Amino acid sequence: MRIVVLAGGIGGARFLRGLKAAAPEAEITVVGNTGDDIHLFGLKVCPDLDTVMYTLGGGVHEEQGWGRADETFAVKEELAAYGVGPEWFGLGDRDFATHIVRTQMIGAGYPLSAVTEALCARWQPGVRLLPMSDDRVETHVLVETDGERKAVHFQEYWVRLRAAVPAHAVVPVGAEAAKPAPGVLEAIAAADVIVFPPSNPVVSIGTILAVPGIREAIAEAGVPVVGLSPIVGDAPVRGMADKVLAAVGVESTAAAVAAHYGSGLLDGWLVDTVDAGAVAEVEEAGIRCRAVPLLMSDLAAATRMAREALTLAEEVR
Ligand code: GDP
Ligand code: FO1
Ligand code: CA
Repeated sequence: MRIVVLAGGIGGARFLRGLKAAAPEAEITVVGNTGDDIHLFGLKVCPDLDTVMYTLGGGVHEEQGWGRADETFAVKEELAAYGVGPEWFGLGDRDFATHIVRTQMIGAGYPLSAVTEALCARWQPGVRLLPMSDDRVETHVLVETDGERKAVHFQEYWVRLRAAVPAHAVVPVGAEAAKPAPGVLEAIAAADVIVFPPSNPVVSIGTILAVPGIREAIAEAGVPVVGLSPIVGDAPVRGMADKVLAAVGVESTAAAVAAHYGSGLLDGWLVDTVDAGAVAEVEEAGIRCRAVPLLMSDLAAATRMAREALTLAEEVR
């Protein structure tokens, strides 16, 4: 079975660990969000690709969900001693090596997709990890501070401002001119199932869908497209997805997120058991819906969620 998953960082990566366990024989292709990417200290950092790679490769800081386990911060401290920032973004020493290798390869002319493959040769994530595009796409958020509106990089909004200022728009800058990375459209066309894991619907999956050709390829693949809600009990399980959903005019409910993707894209949707009351509304919108436990408290729970997603895919096939 060939499965394509559109993934952000933590939500996508933890679900993928479960999917690998639920379908050990499947060939899994992950289309990763690169809208969160940021250039710092001359280095290209790809937080969501790295979160998937480290999580599936066994190198992630488990509690934090991103970055490396057993990390140290000597380089960050030395940079701060020079007064060189930003200090609000914590790159660890081990993580720095990844960004150095990536930046060096890009400088030598390799596209991001080839660089990601090279990094994965070390981590062996057990999936084919593709960036959504080799072209630069950078999510910016139109925020309001002191009555002034300005666009800031997504990481500045998310990490420095903690999404605590009003956001009026989310713009994947460069997306309209970006091309899907090599292999992305081919994997979608060859898929037996396409899964939207419980990743951020706006700044993770929404950004991937903003690359021209990807949304169309999914709609035309003619195979089940099933998703899992990142919203449980009308709030994100972690993070501030409610803030970016509000910025694009979507309520923070499992049903509203399903409607945001729409029946033109989604065939099936899983909501948590606490949101069982939303099942009828989602089905009325033309999307098959089931209520099952959606908290990835451990690998076993994530595996059960992945099994439910594959079962739902068979139901809508
Ligand atoms: P990020 O790039 O690190 O923010 O990660 P993703 O975009 O892949 O996923 C973020 C989303 O995952 C958040 O909106 C969370 O609500 C959701 N999430 C995290 N853990 C869980 C969980 O255990 N269950 C569900 N249903 N959603 C989760
Ligand atoms: N998230 C934070 O909240 N603070 C950080 O200092 C931070 C550093 C960081 C470094 C590398 C990396 O791959 C991810 C990092 N993240 C950090 C997580 C990341 O910025 C966000 O959680 C996601 O991009 C949000 O989708
Ligand atoms: Ca992300």
